[in-house]
Amino acid sequence: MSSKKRTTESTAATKEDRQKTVAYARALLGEQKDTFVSSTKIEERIDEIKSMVGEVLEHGSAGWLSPALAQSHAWLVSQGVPDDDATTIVQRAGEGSDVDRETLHQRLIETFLARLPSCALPPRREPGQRAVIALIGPTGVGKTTTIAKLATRFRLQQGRRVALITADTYRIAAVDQLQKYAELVDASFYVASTKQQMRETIASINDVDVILIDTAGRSRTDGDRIQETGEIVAAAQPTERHLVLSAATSLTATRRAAESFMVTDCDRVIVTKLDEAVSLGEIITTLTELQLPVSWCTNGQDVSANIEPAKIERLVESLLPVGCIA
Ligand SMILES: Nc1nc2c(ncn2[C@@H]2O[C@H](COP(=O)(O)OP(=O)(O)OP(=O)(O)O)[C@@H](O)[C@H]2O)c(=O)[nH]1
Ligand SMILES: [Mg+2]
Repeated sequence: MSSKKRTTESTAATKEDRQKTVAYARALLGEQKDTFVSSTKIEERIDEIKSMVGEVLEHGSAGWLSPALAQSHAWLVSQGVPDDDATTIVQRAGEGSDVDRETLHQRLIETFLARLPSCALPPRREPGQRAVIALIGPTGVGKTTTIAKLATRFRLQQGRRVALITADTYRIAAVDQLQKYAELVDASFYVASTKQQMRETIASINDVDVILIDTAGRSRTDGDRIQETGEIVAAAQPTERHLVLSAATSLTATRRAAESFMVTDCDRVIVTKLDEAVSLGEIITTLTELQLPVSWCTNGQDVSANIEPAKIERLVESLLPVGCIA
């Protein structure tokens, strides 16, 4: 429960409580014959206590932490980690006897790592097996750019045979954009915007190692279209379904997107736009809540670079740079 809510509730309960408390105090004091305390005095004391309790509650859930833990808590909150999560994490990291700041820093990293999901390994080259990789997610998070980056990596850097399929016929120029890129990296290119077309297209593709499927961005509030996208992707029987989330989006928006897109049965997450993220606490919180393996991270617009297999340790180390609680 947030401190704000607790404070509001305590204020709301006061009137009735005040009457009960005065009556109770009177009953008690009535037994001590030579003590006189007016109801005004009792009310004044109640007001004092109320204001003291209010101050403690307003100070937040970290008010009672030791200085080093309180500083860690303040750092995490400044980086976008929700107050309650930050409290749980610093408490866990600070368990036991007093620890020096270096040890506390290391323990904070370990606590984050223990809460986060693992990384998903990139698809291996298996003779006779092809990877079918679909990217799904909200609008503008970088799906098409990431498809281009993956195509570059698999085709130009690793020499694998690649096919691109786009299911996005909604956005003007989306098809053109990807087709041109497919030509550039010498990958075959297909359009499939219905379940039937997707089934036929997949069945018609031979002799490739990797098929990359781009989908239309969907608003998290458009449940029907998200469902439709999920069905088109399912028709391809993908070996990997990646939910694409931007690290530059607010926690509320990514949380809601993650919730809405769960109907598409995504089994891993790609984090984009790390270069644009003001802080990493929000995306790390979303990844912790989602508990899906993280596959790739992107950090720029350059399609010939700016992508790498996810490294959770690196995300956590960026959240907690050396000296952040010194
Ligand atoms: N800074 C930065 N920009 C990126 C990154 N990835 C993609 N972008 C940019 O984000 C914008 C949107 O990228 P798209 O790939 O078109 O996004 P999308 O998810 O396919 O968008 P829709 O298909 O409209 O849903 C473009 O300007 C990209 O250059 C990244 O890692 N970092
Ligand atoms: Mg796109």
